[in-house]
Amino acid sequence: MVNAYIGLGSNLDDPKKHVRQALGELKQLPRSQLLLSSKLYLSKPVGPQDQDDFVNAVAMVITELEPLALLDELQAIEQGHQRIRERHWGPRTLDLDLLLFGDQSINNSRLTVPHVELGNRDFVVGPLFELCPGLILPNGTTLQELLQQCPIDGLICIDA
Ligand code: A4P
Ligand code: MG
Repeated sequence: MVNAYIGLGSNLDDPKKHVRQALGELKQLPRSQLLLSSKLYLSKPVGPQDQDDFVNAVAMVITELEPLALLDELQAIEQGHQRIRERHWGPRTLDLDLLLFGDQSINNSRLTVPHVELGNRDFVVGPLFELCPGLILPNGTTLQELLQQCPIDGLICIDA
């Protein structure tokens, strides 16, 4: 069993609804168990600015799935939310990113883990810190260090 962290994001068509529903769907992942989920956060869009703010959260599952099998499951959930890929970093009903997969570093054509932007995004580092403040990344960086370096730009917890 491996601990995997998943980032959830939405900024279209009732984003809170998509994120909450996706958290429910993560409970149904095969050969996995959803152990923790963060509160919901409102965040400024990273990338194109002509789009609405995002609702973000992070979940932690333990899983027997291989990383690419887990990615397949996450992409199937995205498809169930009528996710349309129009623009890179553009608006979406649901985005599920595999942030961390145990202490593994993965680099192949479909998957880069840890997620390349993890340390630059307050909407990832903030909820991750809520779930697991003592987390250490595969390269030895602590989450505490990432939090200190990450620019926080108007992140608001919306379901305290
Ligand atoms: N892929 C590679 N590594 C991963 C990974 N660790 N997790 C590949 C998930 N997918 C990964 O993703 C494109 C391809 O990345 C996938 O087919 C997969 O094989 P995508 O979701 O289709 O495209 P995308 O999301 O537009 O691109 P990308 O680079 O994944 O963007 P991000 O990093 O997901 O960023 N601002 C706020 N405030 N909140 C957000 O949640 N999200 C984004 C999207 C931009 N701005 C945001 C937010
Ligand atoms: Mg993505």
